[in-house]
Amino acid sequence: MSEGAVQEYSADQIQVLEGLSAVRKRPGMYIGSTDVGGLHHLVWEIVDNSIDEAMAGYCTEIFVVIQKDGGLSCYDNGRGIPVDKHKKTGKSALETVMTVLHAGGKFGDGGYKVSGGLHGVGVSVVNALSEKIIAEVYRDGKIYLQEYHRGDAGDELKITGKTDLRGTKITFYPDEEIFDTIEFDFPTILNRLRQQAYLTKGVQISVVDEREGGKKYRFYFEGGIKSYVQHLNHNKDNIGGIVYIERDVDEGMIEIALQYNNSFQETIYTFANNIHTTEGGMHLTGFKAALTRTINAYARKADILKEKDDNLSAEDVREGLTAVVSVKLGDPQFEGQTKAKLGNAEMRTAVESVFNEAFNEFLEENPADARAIIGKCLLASRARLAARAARDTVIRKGALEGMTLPGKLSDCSSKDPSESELFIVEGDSAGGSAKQGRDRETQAILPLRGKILNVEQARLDRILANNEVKNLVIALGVGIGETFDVAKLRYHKVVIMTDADVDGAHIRTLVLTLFYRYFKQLIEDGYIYIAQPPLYKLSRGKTMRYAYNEEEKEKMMKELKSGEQTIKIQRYKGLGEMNPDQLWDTTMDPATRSMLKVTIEDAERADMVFDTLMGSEVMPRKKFIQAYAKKVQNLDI
Ligand code: 0RA
Repeated sequence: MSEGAVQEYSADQIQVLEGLSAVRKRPGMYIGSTDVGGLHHLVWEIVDNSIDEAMAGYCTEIFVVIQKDGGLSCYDNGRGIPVDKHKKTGKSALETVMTVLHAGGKFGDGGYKVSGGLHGVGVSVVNALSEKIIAEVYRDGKIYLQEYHRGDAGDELKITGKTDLRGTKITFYPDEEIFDTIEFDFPTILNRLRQQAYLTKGVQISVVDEREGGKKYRFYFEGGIKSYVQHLNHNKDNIGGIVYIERDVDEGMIEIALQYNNSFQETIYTFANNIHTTEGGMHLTGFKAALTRTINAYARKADILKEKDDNLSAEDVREGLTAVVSVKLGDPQFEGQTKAKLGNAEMRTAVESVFNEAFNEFLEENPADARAIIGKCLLASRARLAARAARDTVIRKGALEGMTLPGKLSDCSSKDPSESELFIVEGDSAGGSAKQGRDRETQAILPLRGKILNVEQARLDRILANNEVKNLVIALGVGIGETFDVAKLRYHKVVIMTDADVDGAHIRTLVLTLFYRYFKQLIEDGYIYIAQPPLYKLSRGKTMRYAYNEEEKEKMMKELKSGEQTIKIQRYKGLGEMNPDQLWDTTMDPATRSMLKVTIEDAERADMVFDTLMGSEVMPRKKFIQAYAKKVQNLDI
């Protein structure tokens, strides 16, 4: 077989023969960006190739090592990339895929595929953007090795020894000349590998971080995405068992797992050929349509929905739903802004009919689960009506008063959102300092009294009945729920400014939860910030300095030390202890302040943290707080 696969490719099948220098000139075109996201694209590219080998049924183990020397290696026990010489180019297949742009993906059916869908820019792109790559192939008892530098092959392919192993090991060193940072992020990599392990049933993925004293994780999920749903729901109060469906169809393969829980959140992850389709697409559309149809049909048949009752809406049947939909197909079409939306229309009908039939069967066979699920949907339906009424009142009130902004808001005079900032400040006294210290032209202040409502456990109607939240929503201007419109945001910087103590951290978490649950897009679009007030004021005579953390304080102490004069240290317990000028100088002045931008690196991870901290289950929360007591203060989501 090793011969066959290679002989099938001919020069005309390599459609684009641009040099790899094009990749180095415009890396963004190939990997999106040269920031930390782009850096990790290289990792996905390499790992995806091994996953492909596993999906094809040839590999059972993948081993990723983040090395101390700045490299990252990925070994798989698959067939090994072919090393035999190609007649026309005189190069080995290995060297061809490593050094020729697009060589990987462009070999037809059953041919030489070394790329996985969306990220499948080809391993040659990784080569172009790496200072060095070492490719090792273990085949036929021999170890083959070749090194490459910034896209070029160094020496010939060599045989360096004997081995009992089989497979491929790629070690790459990202190029400092290209990337803003070449430091791999362990949690990011871990999360992605875990996800891939769920999606590729039966493959074992290990990862070691040698920089962290060899921290090691191993993922192996016999249950595939069924285990994934179990993981996503593990802190939740679940309703019924996990529904699991796996079907081969003409179009490819369909795998669906789902389970309801008592929360109000909807969590649906969709994948096509193991690529997370964050924008959804045809498989998602088919799934949603079948879900609504099947539940309504069953509820009517079982006489839970009476003749006079309206159908349950699409939103009602998704409240508290956790689902993973994974499809595999021959020729996936990725569309949308980030090429993360599945466009194959045949997958809509396929998923719809498969899920329709299988889910109905589940409901018929598990009447107790069916009743519990439909009960939950009915509750959602009633709550939605109540919430709509409550929201209408809020909005009508605002509208009647001419969109009156809350009395507690000290607005800025500018009406241009792009230059306007809203400071959400803890407590009235700090609010007073901020109000006096601010730049009135562009900075608005909204003090929040006490603890705002814990939004995780409340419904939209109750949330909107809370005055503090209502004020914030009206001040933001974006509406909430179905009426949310990011274009109406009144401030392009929304800054959470709380005390540097435990209460402050708690309030910050509550505000972040509110944003995460109801204004996620504001986080995604980069509008939410966290102010960084100083922890200490150090003064010696007339000299005064501010320290923002312990390290800085120690450093400044040393710098300020002199014979006679003593250094006075004031630890700020709250923002209220600073006078308006100090607050401006240290925390609010755009020219000198530093702020943290809140990002959602990974919505799933954030969801877990919020859930653990805020959800109704007491035990996991206790455990989490005990385990992370120190970290919680600097919670960054
Ligand atoms: C196509 C054909 C063959 C091997 C591979 C792809 C392959 C590629 C990668 C990339 C990372 N790990 C990999 N493992 C295998 C060889 C077909 C044969 O010799 O039978």
